[in-house]
Amino acid sequence: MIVDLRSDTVTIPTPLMRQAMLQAPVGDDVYGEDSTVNALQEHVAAMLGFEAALFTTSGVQANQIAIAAHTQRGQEVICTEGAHIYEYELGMMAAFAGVVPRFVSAPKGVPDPADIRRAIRRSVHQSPTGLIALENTHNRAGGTVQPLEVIKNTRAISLEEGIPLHLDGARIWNALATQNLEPREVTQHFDSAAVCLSKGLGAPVGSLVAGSKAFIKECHRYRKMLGGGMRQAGILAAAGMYALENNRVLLEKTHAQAKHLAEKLAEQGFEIDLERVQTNMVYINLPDAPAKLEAWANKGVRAGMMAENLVRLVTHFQITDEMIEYALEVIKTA
Ligand code: TLP
Repeated sequence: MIVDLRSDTVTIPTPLMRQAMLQAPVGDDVYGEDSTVNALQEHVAAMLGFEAALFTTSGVQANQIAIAAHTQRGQEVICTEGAHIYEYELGMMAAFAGVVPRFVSAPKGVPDPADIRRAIRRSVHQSPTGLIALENTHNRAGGTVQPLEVIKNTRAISLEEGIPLHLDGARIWNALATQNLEPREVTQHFDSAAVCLSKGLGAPVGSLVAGSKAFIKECHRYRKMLGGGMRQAGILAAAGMYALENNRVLLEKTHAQAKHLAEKLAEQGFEIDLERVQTNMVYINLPDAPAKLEAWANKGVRAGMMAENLVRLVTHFQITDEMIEYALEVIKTA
């Protein structure tokens, strides 16, 4: 049995999703003529409560064009320690937008808004703050959910200081499933949001960045610079639309599976902070991780390495309860 728990990006498009892709009307999206892409962009913009949205090839592309569109070269971006926009986006904020990160501590992925206020630069000797970014769910912290109160308090600071606020909402769907909130109840507090269709929801490709009309116009230019101008992209947008409409309801079960996996592994003595297991991820501090991962992989259980001796298991809708039990058995015995 193969149990791929490296990420929720490893899902294979289902026959019904492929059917939707097959039937999608398409056109050249660089000319704005792909009606399926246009429909997805309008749907997501409305869903998140923004004027407009733009389909992108990936979450990294959505985040990085948003950063470029919000900032000027030489500015700082305030983000949480371990934020994906820096930790896993290959220095692109510096390479592309010409900005540098400034981290605030974020125990369990959640920052103290007072620290964000303190991190804002005010001196003529320092690089000005161009953007504040939050991540929800927070990947590196364990797939943790941002409390609405923290988001609202960060928004108050962003408005008072006149600094835009961006959401890396690659897994906002997981946060919403946990908090039982409508998307716009979270996204209304941001100037822009990046959301992914290829994590957890099962689309093969695709993310969107949403914001004001003027902001999305700028994003168009940056997407093209990054080679993200796609042509008959409607076949991908159709998969994304299918994923949004059909697969959000599947997330809750994946959260229960992660919780079960974490509890059982903790009982076996694995070092796991159970308070962080709020959605579909389980992070384990594991001495000698590479050797152990190899032993698991030899029995078909695949886990991800996120840093030295930091292992991640991620559940998704193509993982069955039997697979979870098999993984537990392998991890226990290997
Ligand atoms: N994260 C991937 C890896 O890059 C670590 C994963 O398997 O979790 N924001 C967040 C919070 C993410 O977790 C990811 C993907 C992205 C952005 C980037 O999305 P893609 O991979 O579509 O560029």
